[in-house]
Amino acid sequence: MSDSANNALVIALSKGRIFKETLPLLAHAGIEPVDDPESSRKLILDTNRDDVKLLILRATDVPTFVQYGAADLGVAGKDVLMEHGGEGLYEPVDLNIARCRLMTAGRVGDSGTDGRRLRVATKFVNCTRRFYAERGEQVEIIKLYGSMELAPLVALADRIVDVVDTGNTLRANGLEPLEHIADISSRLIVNKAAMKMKHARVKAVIDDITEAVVQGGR
Ligand code: PRT
Ligand code: MG
Repeated sequence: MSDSANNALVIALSKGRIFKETLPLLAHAGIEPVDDPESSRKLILDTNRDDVKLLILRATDVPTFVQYGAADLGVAGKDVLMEHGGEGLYEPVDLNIARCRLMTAGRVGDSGTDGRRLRVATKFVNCTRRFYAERGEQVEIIKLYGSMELAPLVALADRIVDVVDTGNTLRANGLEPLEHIADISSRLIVNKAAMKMKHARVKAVIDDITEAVVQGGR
């Protein structure tokens, strides 16, 4: 993309919780967006620094843009990174934000399937396949793009795999968390080529953000 070719430093973020929680970390690195992505329709945000741009993407697209070098850096949930596979990326900093757990869940009191293959609805198809394969369980996976909680209620699936924070969404839909798959937080990710080609600036951002995370954690 042209900004990257023009030698700006391009950072990919998603709207919502990741953007909000990343802002103070970027501020610590001297980077402040000029527009608010919640009110602006721009997908490329200018910052106080001429040489730094922010891309506003769907959360699941952030690793892809960074993998192909359309963005130099990005912030993505570990759930999204596990699903993507991490090809072409470094993952130098655990930002400790947007924390949650990747879990299986099912209807409260549901006692299983009587030997029939478990049907699992999820947007995390790769994580789900890996989780059940490691347990030696054959399952049928149904790919969904959202509202996973609905699937067990209408007998589309026996289980879902989704990220859970408070568990309120599960409870409100008569579901309960079952198995814990992974603890999730957001990570700073870096394009492998950018780490070499733009080393000084990328390293400076990594160092400043690491310092902000350490200070925030104290
Ligand atoms: O919303 P969109 O479809 O665009 O994409 P997204 O849901 O992937 O993005 P976003 O911004 O909602 O989430 C970005 C990242 O935040 C995820 O990839 C996770 O790493 C992280 N995160 C942290 C969460 C949650 N907490 C979370 N609670 N992502 C989603 N949720 C969902 C949860 O699945 C449930 O439906 O929020 C709902 C409320 O959760 P409870 O358990 O508190 O009720
Ligand atoms: Mg969401």
